[in-house]
Amino acid sequence: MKVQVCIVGGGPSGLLLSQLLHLRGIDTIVLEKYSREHVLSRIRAGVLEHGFARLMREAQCGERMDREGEIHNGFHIAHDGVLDHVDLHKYSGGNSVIVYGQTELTRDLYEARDRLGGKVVHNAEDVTLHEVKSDAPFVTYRSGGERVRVLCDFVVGADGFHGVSRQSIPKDVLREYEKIYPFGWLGVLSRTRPVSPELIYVKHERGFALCSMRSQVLSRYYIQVPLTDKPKDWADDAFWAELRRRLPQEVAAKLITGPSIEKSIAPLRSFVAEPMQYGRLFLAGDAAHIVPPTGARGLNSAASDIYYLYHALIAHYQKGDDSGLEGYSKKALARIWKAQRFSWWMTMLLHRFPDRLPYDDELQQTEMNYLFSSETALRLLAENYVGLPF
Ligand code: FAS
Ligand code: PHB
Repeated sequence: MKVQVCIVGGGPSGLLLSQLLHLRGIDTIVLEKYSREHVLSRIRAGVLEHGFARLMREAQCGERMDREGEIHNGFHIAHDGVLDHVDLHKYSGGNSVIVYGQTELTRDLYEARDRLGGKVVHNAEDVTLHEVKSDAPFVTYRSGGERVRVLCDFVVGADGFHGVSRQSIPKDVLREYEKIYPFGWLGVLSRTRPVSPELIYVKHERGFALCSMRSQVLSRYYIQVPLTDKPKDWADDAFWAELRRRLPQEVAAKLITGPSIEKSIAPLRSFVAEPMQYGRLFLAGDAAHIVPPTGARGLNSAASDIYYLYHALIAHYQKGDDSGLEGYSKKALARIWKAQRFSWWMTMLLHRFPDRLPYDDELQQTEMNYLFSSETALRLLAENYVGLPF
């Protein structure tokens, strides 16, 4: 089999790029390790930058997002018993975010690929990249016991943090930067009315919490827990009681609880792999970078990778111009590191670090007081949260 672009990974990054390229006449295949049901069973991101939303519309996948997603013009930060509002619309110069779950977004992308007859292979086992430094790379995989070879012009590694693509770059070429945070997020999904129409981020002496949602009948809540905790350690009642302890009283009084329909713990890490390209292999999304979810930059960081790769591949095929491909890693990393900075800043601002010093507590309190005493600080927060330009 021969395609122009072979994409490893059928998550949002791989699917969005495949859809965008297909609409511009560029032939792709997506190789996904798991079944579609398995991919769609994962509960992940909830907030989309306006740039990501624009790309979804350009990919002809934005209709349900625009119909069912919620425009949010702000969020709250609860700290020291008060609830302060961050007016994103005012401080970002009129921008906002869309609250729309990654699960539904990925479903929309799969359905769009089906409508266009896009090639998406599920349960692709033992995907292996070959000759990525040559002009004729190829990818092999096993499906139903048969070994398949995909000849291609380019390989895009959109296979997430645990994928094979990053591993295909030689260790003496790859530089990896990592920061592991000493806690995780215990997340619960419940068919309950959200406690607030906007998100509430909580800084509390017992630990961070977040009140989010997927719709007006589906709530998503998180609490900071030690890395040693397991979901089974947290019965629903214990979770709700701990969440209540961390919320301001007027919010806790309105909390509607219910059975968890999903409960998981995500460890928090920051990670960047450089360069994001090697020969004719290009990394995108979690395959190249990870952020703690505090700043809702995870899925949104993938958006600019996809945007840059999409335009670079069009320029290659339609104008014979390779400047976008040659400059991809440098351009993508410039925006990635800004997302890393913002995610680190939000994480440092809102979490309770087990090894903190009294000095750290004072600094954290000062950062919070400065944020809500300075329109400049609020503008800095807002422009990053709604999404920096591509
Ligand atoms: P993904 O990991 O989503 O997709 C990669 C795909 O490649 C997967 O489907 C995988 O099965 C496949 N794959 C892996 N290895 C392969 C192989 N060898 N061959 C073929 N396919 C292979 N972001 C936020 O903004 N907010 C959040 O609250 C949030 N919560 C998260 C919770 C968890 C537990 C995790 C892991 C991430 C979370 N994220 C969050 C970040 C997340 O949303 C990612 O940024 C987003 O999934 C990135 O999408 P992709 O780059 O497509 O990677
Ligand atoms: C979510 O709804 O899952 C969510 C929202 C905002 C974040 C992280 C997660 O910063």
